[in-house]
Amino acid sequence: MNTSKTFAGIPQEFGNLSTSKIVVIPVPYDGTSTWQKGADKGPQAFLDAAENMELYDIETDSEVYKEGVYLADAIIENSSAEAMVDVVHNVTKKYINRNKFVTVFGGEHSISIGTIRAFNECFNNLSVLHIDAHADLRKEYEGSAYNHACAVYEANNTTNLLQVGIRSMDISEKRNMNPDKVFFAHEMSVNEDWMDDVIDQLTENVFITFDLDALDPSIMPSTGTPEPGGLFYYETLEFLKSVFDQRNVVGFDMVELCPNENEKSSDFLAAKLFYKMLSYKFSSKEDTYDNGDDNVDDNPFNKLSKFKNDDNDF
Ligand SMILES: [Mn+2]
Repeated sequence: MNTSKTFAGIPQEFGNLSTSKIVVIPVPYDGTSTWQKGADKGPQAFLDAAENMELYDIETDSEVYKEGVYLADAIIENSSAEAMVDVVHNVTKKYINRNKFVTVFGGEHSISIGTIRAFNECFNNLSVLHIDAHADLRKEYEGSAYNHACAVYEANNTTNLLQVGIRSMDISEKRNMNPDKVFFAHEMSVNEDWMDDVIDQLTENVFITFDLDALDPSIMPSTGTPEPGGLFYYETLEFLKSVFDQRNVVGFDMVELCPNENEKSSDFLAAKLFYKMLSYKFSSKEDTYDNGDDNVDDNPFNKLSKFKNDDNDF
């Protein structure tokens, strides 16, 4: 968040905006969480943990930071949830329009209203892959449509929304929910084909919004509302790898890390998972990337963006 710092302590030559293919935007916002406060501390805990990661990924045999990772200034607007969402929307869109692979780290889940809005404006036929313990489909909550409990209400109406890992919701959310596109945790536990069943329903362009409380509290206790019966690490990685392999993931956000001084493994898990997603995105596709020129895009995985011409495509 300090601009003199780089993401994960990478050398400055890999942290410049002009040559970076990846942008990380921290959004330390926690205005509406209902139970445990602290998601505003999430980005700093995530960044601190990231500085202690080893940057070679064994599985993909890659060092994704060499694609360039620009750590943007944190978005600190907190006069209202709506104002925060506006800034997140505008800043996210600004970096998408510079052909960056844009990622956002929250903060509570209401930030995703802004990120999803930006991606949906920039990419055709967007699917939103919502990985979460909670349905987050309320039209409004406690008087606001910008509450964390409303995180994907708009996406449900404007994108192809797939919900995975859900195990807590209000009965009123049922009427907003598309039962064919919701994968409840109790059903996933007895359906060995759930990963393929989800991916089959995703369109080519996919934005992932990852609420860390989707993970089982035994591996991710540091979140605002830990719900039993969540995803474990290797099944999560297997699923994400399949999504990145089979679809054009155009960006992602990760939310709801609520750090605890005495429990650092959650912070580290978030950092590793985040880095793993970048590794999946960029591994095995490196030959198709240019040398980082902002204005040239020969990445076939972004060719469906509304803002790109087909001129220099193959
Ligand atoms: Mn949640």
